[in-house]
Amino acid sequence: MASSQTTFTDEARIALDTLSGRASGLFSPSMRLGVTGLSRAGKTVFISALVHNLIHGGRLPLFEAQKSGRIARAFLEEQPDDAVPRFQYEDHIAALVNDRVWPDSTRAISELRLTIEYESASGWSRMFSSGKLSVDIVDYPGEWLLDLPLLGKSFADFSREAIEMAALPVREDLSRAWRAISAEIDPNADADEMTARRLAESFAAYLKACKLDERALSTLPPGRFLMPGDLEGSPALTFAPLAGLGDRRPRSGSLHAMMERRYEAYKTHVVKPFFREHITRLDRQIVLIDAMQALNAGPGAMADLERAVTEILACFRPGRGSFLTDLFSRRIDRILVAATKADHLHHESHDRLQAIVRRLADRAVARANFTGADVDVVAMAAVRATREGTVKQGRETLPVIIGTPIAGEKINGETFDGKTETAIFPGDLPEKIDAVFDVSGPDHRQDSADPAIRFVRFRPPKLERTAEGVTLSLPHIRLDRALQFLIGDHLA
Ligand SMILES: Nc1nc2c(ncn2[C@@H]2O[C@H](COP(=O)(O)OP(=O)(O)OP(=O)(O)O)[C@@H](O)[C@H]2O)c(=O)[nH]1
Ligand SMILES: [Mg+2]
Repeated sequence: MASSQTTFTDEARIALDTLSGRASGLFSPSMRLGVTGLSRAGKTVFISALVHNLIHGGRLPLFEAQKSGRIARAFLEEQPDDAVPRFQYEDHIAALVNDRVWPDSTRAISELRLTIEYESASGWSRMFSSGKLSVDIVDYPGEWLLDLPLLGKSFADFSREAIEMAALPVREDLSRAWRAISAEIDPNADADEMTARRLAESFAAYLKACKLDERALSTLPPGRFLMPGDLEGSPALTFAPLAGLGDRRPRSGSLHAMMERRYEAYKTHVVKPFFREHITRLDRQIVLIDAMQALNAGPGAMADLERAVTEILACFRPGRGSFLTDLFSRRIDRILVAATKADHLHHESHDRLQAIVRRLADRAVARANFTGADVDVVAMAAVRATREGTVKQGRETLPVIIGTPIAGEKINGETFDGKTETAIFPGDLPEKIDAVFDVSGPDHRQDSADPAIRFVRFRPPKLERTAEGVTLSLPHIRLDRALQFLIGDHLA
């Protein structure tokens, strides 16, 4: 009864949102752009770089409206949702441009509205169109995204999957302590707060270990266990999957019943509002994928990444018959899957990176039973932290990337000081894409001590200044292609 009531209110609210959205859309066309990505994928950097390049007239030759000089002005406006904090654009840019440090991991949700005034390309529509488009963008901690697939899962499903995943070779050692505690517990025993806490804490410790681990695992839900936001310590977070549940309904008063109730509360009070307020209203979407980390870590991590992307995509544009479909007020009609941080590779490898992500996206789209939308793929860097060069080694000339590695980063035993510019030969991505995904085959990396690509994090670039002392906009790789696909047609 309680759950059908929630559904009804959700739907009523969404219908209202849609109506008011349409009404206001008549006066100033707006679109909501979803920037999706697991934690550290590059969402905050992408949003900052996109806005900076548009406001400062950055070099965007593949973004047609800009190239043909039709953009009169782009600026930040007051955002539409009063209850959501504003995206700290100025702070992020100050960090990137002045201090040359990357923004901190995002801990809570925020939003911005970017308005673009433009001239229409055709004389005919120039007479009628307002020539103004508002793009609303929301930023949030990537971990929260992991929760969306929970909406379609019962406590028994969640428990079964969590236990299966924990036993996989890539996770087996990290999950050992939790599995040991979990094995001793009888779900049918009387509910006990201390047991619940012990289980929840050791489960959360396992998830955190996955996140910290250098194998670059895509981690598991619940996302708030990793990034609790304002829910730190609340009972909605004091639950964990249980082993050996079978098909039985939980006995009232049992640990099983208690955990199931808290799991359902987490979905109702945490996951569903986030989904309803931020995901169901999107028009377009960019999915940022940090494939570099996973590639470096091997096929196990790639499989993990692919699984996470598949589950998430299934939530964004569910096919017919999914209970999620009814919650959507709009249809996402374009999705761009973007491999981020391409500036870690020489441009000769960009096409390979793009091909790898295309394979991942194609399989994820097929498996997610995803319908209708246009899907495109790009290898990009929202902020280009390196430039390219060549280094002579004996008779060979090697393509290198040049940048300032972050203090403390290491390659071949050398530790960087965060000040010195260094040339790095990043290595090549494997030519055969299959090898990257083949968990059963031989590891495509020569051996783990010498990974195929050498990966260090660089500081943001030093911006050049014009003769008049004006700093130029942030350099990027193919950010303009992303923009063209995501909003270009709205500025035609
Ligand atoms: N070189 C380079 N590094 C990048 C780029 N984008 C992101 N990074 C790196 O990736 C890290 C994470 O980027 P964020 O934008 O903070 O990631 P996020 O998706 O917002 O992460 P959460 O807020 O934790 O969900 C940064 O601190 C940088 O080290 C890029 O375009 N180029
Ligand atoms: Mg962020």
